[in-house]
Amino acid sequence: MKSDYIWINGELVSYKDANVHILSPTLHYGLGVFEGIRCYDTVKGPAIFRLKDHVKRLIDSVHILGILDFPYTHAELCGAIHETIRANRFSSCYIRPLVYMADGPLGLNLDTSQTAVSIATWEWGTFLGEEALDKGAKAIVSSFTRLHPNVTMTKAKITGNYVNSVLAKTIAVRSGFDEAIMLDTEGYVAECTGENLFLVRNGKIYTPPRAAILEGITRDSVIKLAKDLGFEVIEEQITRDQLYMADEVFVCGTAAEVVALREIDYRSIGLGNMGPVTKKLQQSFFETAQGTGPRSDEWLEHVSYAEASIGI
Ligand code: PPE
Repeated sequence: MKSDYIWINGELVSYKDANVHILSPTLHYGLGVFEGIRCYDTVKGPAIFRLKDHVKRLIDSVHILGILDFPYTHAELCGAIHETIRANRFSSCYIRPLVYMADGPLGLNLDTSQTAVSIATWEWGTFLGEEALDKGAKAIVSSFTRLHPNVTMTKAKITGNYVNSVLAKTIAVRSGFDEAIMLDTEGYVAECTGENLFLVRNGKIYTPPRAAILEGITRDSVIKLAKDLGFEVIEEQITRDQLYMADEVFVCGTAAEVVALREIDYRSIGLGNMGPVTKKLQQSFFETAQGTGPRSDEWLEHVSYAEASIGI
């Protein structure tokens, strides 16, 4: 997770100086919001995938959490992300903007804390492993329920929301699985701990509706790419037995990209490997992200190194 510089409140500071105070309310109460974005090494140099959409979601998260004094505009944040990648000279990386409370006083009121922003970047390879990307991953349906929108809000990437994900993921990994599938409060399939979920049955693609899940940007990309390829995509409630019956199940997210689930709850899915529809969508996703797909120009924003010598 190392890099030379991390951007904090308008300044690039060295990795070792990018610290927060022990009394930061974010540390105590999970009061923060974040994004996860990827920069890909494309045929035309480094390019950020759907940057504007990710920054828009970050600002939406700030708004949903209810932070009133957020000091940055969409354009400033996009510029800061470019600046951070350039400073670190990465050709591909994961980007983690975080809005946090720098200073106390401690107390359960957002309005008493001061909002700060950091942007870290690091080289992050395949999230669920090379083998999972190629052959599929093993998942289990979690005994933890996905957060209800009236408990905390699932549309925002609130740092504290991730305790729910960590509880589910840790038990899954300790039990020998790669990922946990989370059901919503009504018992329908919601999403995984850090990915959205799709299934394929009789050539049609299904995914849970948006009400209880994070509106993933990869999810949206996959839906658009699937429609471009002529597939019908249906958003409807899914039960766990529909997962078991599916021809294919796959998950997607910025960190995970597009990964098949070859086994769920000890039941093999389809033929127990990555199915043909998932393979097509994974290929189409990587072509787009790497600059050779029909939507590459629409979704990639190139990082120009020409300006790097000015600032640093
Ligand atoms: N659901 C959840 C709960 C989630 O955290 C993510 C992203 C998604 C769906 C997919 O959203 P998108 O990235 O916009 O397609 N999870 C981020 C954090 C992963 C982590 O372990 O940290 C990510 O993939 O960056």
